[in-house]
Amino acid sequence: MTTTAATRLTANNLDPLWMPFTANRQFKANPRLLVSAQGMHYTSHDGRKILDGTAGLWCVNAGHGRKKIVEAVQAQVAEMDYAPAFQMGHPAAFELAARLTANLGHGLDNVFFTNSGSEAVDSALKIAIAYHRLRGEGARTRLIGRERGYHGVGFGGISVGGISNNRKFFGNLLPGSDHLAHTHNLEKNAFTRGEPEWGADLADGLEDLVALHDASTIAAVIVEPVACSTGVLVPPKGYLKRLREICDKHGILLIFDEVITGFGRLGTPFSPDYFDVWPDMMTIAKGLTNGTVPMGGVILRKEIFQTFMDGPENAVDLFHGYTYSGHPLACAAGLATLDVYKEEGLFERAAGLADYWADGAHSLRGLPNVIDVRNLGLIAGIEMTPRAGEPTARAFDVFLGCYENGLLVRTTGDIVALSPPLIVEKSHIDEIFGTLGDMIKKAA
Ligand code: PXG
Repeated sequence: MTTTAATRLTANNLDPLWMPFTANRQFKANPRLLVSAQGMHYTSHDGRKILDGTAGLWCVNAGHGRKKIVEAVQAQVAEMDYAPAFQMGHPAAFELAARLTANLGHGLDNVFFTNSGSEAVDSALKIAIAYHRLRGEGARTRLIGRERGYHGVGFGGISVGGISNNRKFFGNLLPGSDHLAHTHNLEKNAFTRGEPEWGADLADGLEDLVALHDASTIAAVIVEPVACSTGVLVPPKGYLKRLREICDKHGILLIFDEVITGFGRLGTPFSPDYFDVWPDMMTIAKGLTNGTVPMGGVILRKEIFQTFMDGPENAVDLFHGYTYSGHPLACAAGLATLDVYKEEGLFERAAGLADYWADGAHSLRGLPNVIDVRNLGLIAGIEMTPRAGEPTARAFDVFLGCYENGLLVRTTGDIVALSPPLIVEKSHIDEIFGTLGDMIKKAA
């Protein structure tokens, strides 16, 4: 154990920290601490190797402890720790923006940096409303999300998000937001490999919202191309294309939340490369820096950006930004991360493993209580029937069982979600589905 990890373990008072999205009392009664990480594995505080089945929280796409990224961050912090983000710049931020947009095409030529996915989402929503206002359509203020969508935890994000627990404690949220129906349907689509056949018509719900609110009041629609946090909901074939068509017809901006689906998770740089449907803006985070330094961003069409450039040259064009927008350390991490993805062909690697991954996931079909298996790229969701009167308990038992047996998985409701680093080997895939299958049987 390193000195740092050992020292931290002596500071053994868990009380002051209020942990996010955690059952704090339950956790502190039986804590699970991670103290180091390398490649596909964490090491736990009791010295066990834990196979990372979730790339941290869907973010460590190139695997842990990557030398190139570590050294880039070390060099940057030694050279310049911080530079003001407003009315000043530093080279790495411009370089990262250029690298991110270099081969994207589809007019996605500009980037705005944030520090998280939540901030990326709220930035994109604000840009959408401001864009319409600048074009003389100031009534377009409504934001449309989708049931079971997760767009982070800012007030914008939870307003368009579709998770009741994330919304109900926090008042009225943004006025005028509304939601499409989610696309999850076990009766029609259970155990589909990849994109389900049924459900493209659900995109027509946007026409209903246009009929209700009128297009002249709607600024943007935001969706996760694959809704991951609520249990891996893969879009029905043709659904995203239909959404794009309806947005075009009514002058509504389409935002893809790429916070999880970006940076190789589907075996392509971004999900539009996979689905061949291109949005007006993409929100990014997580894999952008391989989870090493917090960073997010909005990639947007040049036409939107240009709309903000029509005012006087000496006037601030967007009254929005963060102290740490384009932080030097995050940019250094981002640049090195993009290098690693490219040098090791990790997106292509993910594409090459997707079938093997799907086979592994679908091998769990037939186990007790498994009512659906869903997959796309290197993502899988395994849905189980809840125990009577005890929703989420079965999945939590599976999560704990996996952790005790050296595997990290995520759960939401009674669904297990998996998203390994893209450096995963076939032997790891066998181990992931082997351990998970055993624990599902035990939790029967
Ligand atoms: N959009 C999407 C699609 C996300 O998945 C965010 C925005 C917010 O990002 P930040 O960086 O503000 O957390 C997310 C985050 C899980 C899980 O287990 C998912 C996220 C975060 C934590 C846990 O599903 N997604």
